[in-house]
Amino acid sequence: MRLHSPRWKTHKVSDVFRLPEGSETRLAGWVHTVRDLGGIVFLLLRDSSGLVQVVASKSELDEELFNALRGVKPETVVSIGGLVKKSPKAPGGVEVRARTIDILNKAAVPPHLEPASRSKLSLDERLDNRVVDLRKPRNVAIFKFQSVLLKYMREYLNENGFVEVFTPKLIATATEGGAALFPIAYFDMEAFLAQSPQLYKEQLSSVFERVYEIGPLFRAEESQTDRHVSEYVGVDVEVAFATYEEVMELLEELLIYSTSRASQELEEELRRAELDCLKLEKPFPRITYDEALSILAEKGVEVRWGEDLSTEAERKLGEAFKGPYFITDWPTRTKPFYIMPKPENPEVSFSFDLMIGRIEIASGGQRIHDKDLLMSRLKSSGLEPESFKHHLKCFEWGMPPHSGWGLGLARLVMALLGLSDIREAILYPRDRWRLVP
Ligand code: AMO
Repeated sequence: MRLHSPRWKTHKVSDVFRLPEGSETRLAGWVHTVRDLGGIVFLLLRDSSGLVQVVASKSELDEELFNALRGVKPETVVSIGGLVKKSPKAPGGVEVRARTIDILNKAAVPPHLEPASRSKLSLDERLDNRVVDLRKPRNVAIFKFQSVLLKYMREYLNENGFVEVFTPKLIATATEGGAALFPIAYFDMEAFLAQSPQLYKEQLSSVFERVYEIGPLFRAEESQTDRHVSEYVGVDVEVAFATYEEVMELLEELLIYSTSRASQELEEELRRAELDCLKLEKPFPRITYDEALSILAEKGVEVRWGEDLSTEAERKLGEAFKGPYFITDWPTRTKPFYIMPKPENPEVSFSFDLMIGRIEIASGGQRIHDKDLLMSRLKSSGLEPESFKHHLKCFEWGMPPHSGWGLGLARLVMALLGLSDIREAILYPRDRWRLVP
């Protein structure tokens, strides 16, 4: 079976710039812009690899075809056969002289929504018309970056002895405490969409020792911010016999490896889209929660010990640290029940958040592996041990000490590329007010 029809498409647009002058090619894609100069029509043809100028001349084409082409609307799907020609005036120094043109599907996109349009649209307007918005070269570059970044994350984890797992997204109990769950209709039982693979990845650390999961997670976030959505892709890791320092180091290594490889691979594409990937260097600074509070106090932001950091506090810290940094050793009461309190001072826990500037990218820590301690933390967090009975059982059956973290992929891409809203890093975002398209 052929994967590419030789009739519609023999090359990607980006290949054309490497073909020898005079080569025959057949390209297929979308009409980005049309310029009709009477005897000659200039098209910018776009496919997912880029843009190229196509020149159609009345003298070289069948008249009917030429006339059809003159009236063609942007986003029309076409297949164009022609010859590659050097042309210093064309973008990229190359153009295709059209010999044959097939119109594969007509389009009627409102002019202000065309990917080539310079109209300033609000984010909502863009998201309401997401498929044409996504065709803008900048957006193509954002999502290619996300895909390539994930490829290198997987590669790093696979080569470091991790097993990729898939845990249920239909669950019976909360994992991160009671809030922020979506209840769903599940026959006659109570069920929710998973907000984290937390309990399963912990259990699986007692089977495979090193596991990771990349998959969708659901949070019923009431508040509308530039970094919260109701559905996001999480990258979750759990490692048996590891301390929280070891999984912080793993996170640091993984991010340096995957971002440097991805930005290398997509260097040209990112440059063309005017996107810059933040360069990450080892070591990421590590400050404790207490140190963060002192820095904030100097900046006039008071945080009472034991409270989470407000948006304002995160913004102020982000001014002090431009790149990634860890905040470690959080008060136990700010963290979920499964996080291990320090034996010498149980008010403080073996925990961390990874920040990039003002944005929290990941959080994790060492977990409790002792059943009695876990029970007591469940109760003091106001949770019902009975609803965790299947999980608690595992702690009688040989649970190793273990640590891990969970990372939000869209937040990572947002922070690395300096996007102004998490929704820009999600194909079809879901939030408090958006369930379509
Ligand atoms: P936490 O709840 O901090 O930890 O989530 C981990 C990471 O997920 C991302 N994230 C979100 N991204 C977009 N929209 C949201 N509403 C949203 N909520 C969270 C953030 C965050 O840092 N089980 C623990 C992780 C662990 O300890 O292994 C957990 O879920 O980037």
